[in-house]
Amino acid sequence: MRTFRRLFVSRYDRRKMSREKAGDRMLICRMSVALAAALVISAGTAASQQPAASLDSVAQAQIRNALRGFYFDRARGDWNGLLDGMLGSKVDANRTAPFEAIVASDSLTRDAPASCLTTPPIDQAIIEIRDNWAHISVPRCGTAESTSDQFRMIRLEGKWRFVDFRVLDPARHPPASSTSASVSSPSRAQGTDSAMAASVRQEFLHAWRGYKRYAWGHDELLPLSKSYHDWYGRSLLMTPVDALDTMILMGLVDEAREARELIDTTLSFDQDIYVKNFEITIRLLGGLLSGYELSRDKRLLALAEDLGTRLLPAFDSPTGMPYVEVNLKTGKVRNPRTNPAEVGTLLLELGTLSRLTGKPVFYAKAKRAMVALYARRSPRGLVGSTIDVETGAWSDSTSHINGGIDSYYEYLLKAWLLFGDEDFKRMWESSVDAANKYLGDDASSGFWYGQANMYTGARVGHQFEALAAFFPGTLALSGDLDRARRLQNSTYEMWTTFGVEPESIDYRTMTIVDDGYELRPEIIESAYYLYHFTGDDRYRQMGHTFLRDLVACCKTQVGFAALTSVRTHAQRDVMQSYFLAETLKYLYLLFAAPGTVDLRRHVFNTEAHPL
Ligand code: DMJ
Repeated sequence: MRTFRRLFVSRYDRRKMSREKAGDRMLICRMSVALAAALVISAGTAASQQPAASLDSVAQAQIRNALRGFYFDRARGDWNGLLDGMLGSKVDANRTAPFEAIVASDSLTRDAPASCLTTPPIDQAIIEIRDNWAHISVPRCGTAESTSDQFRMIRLEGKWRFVDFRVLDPARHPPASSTSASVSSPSRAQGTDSAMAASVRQEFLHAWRGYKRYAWGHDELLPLSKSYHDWYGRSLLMTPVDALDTMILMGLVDEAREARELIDTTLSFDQDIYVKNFEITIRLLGGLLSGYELSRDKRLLALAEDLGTRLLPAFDSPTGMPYVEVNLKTGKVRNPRTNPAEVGTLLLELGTLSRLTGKPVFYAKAKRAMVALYARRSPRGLVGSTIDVETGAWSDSTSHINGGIDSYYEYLLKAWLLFGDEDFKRMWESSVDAANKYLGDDASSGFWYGQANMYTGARVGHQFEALAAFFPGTLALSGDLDRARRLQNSTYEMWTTFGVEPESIDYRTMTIVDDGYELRPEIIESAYYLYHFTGDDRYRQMGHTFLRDLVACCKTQVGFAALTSVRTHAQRDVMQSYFLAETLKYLYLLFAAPGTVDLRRHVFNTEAHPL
């Protein structure tokens, strides 16, 4: 990466001098060939890269026109016009359709440095192009030369659309790729399954339209009674915030704009309610941050900072581990009995908030909590199920990867990948080694993870939950494809044996312990990672099964419902926000263009918000 930075800057320097003759007032930023960047930004192999010249003329025209939407927005003082285009809102009154050419008005460009107002040749802007997606690098004028804007576009239904945007300032944002490359294999995903991606998108629209019609402005849709539910008696817009980035990734421009406007105008955290720190962090803070990173809508970041600040008192315990609940208005806390997942699944969100606001306190508090928990692991390297944040004492010493511990493992790995913090590398490696040694179980029904006593390592249970089906994905991301594949084979059995996966089974006897299905995403998430890293079509085939069964068993007239029982397929009047944030997002990404989210540059939080 350092080599890339040197190359990138020096090429840009040379080009800069010859381009000082400003062009027309229509466009904004200077473009750079930046071929060196392509080598780094690429999610795939060099062999699959094609020169920009191979773009057909229609595609070239579409991309060129889309780039014309990128203008200086003086009101916001930012180069955000393109992102407005991406989300469908617009500043330019002459614009008639998303991604068509925009002639920025004088008022928009008046303050832009003259050197920025040039029309770039399209083949200088595109640095990597494949069948259905492209990476574009745009060095920022008027800022540090090493700062560039990175865009990703996909071709959807014949049109090029922006799906992703991020400011790359190597000084401020060390790329995740510099660390993730050292553990993850490159992507082997092949092409797009447009028909399946479109089907998933349709199902998403079905659920979203149900929410809009019957639950607009509330937390969640009740998909059977056609009503709504607010978690705390008043709304925190759980579904719109959780679902926003899925809409952006799916190219649902109008829906994303509606959701964003609702959030911008009505969401307030100044409420006298006790909230669950963990749930609010992963769903709302995560959703606001990824929404901001994909849209550059500053209101979303302001909301995220306000929320993060209101959650901070949760960490004021004698150990630094957070209380379960915190009052958003008063900062009072309650419930010191917690678990590793609730302590250790906060850092990706709070760390990202630190990065975006420049305030280290969020990262520091969340890291301290994780380290405090890790420090209380047993000599065998295992953590238990229940811990008191005031005394630091374990009250349940059962170790497992099921709900309550699950995402603690996930965040040990991902904190290392996202922030490059080597402390987490060591913590992840020692923790996963212990989990593999004491919890991993080669049973006659397949490879699973069961329960063990954290002090003795002795096996104490054989239950595997639907929640634990995230682990193949985490193992694959860590580079352990062997265990990842074997565990995914087992969890797929768990799904197909019962038609839909039950909440929990005894894997020795393959019998149901809890027969509900909560519209959970984890098994689909793992299929997505495994397809990404292996390119094995088996995982897309699994995706066909998941979609078929979801539609057959869970679809209602206005949305999708959890199941009371996978035996009877009786539906329950619940559609959790994660169904739109995670379940349908991972299912879509499994079939979408491989570069839709670049796993070398982004890390998903546990609610599937890309950070
Ligand atoms: C989501 O809120 C998150 O994935 C969390 O880590 C676990 N539970 C749900 C989905 O099942």
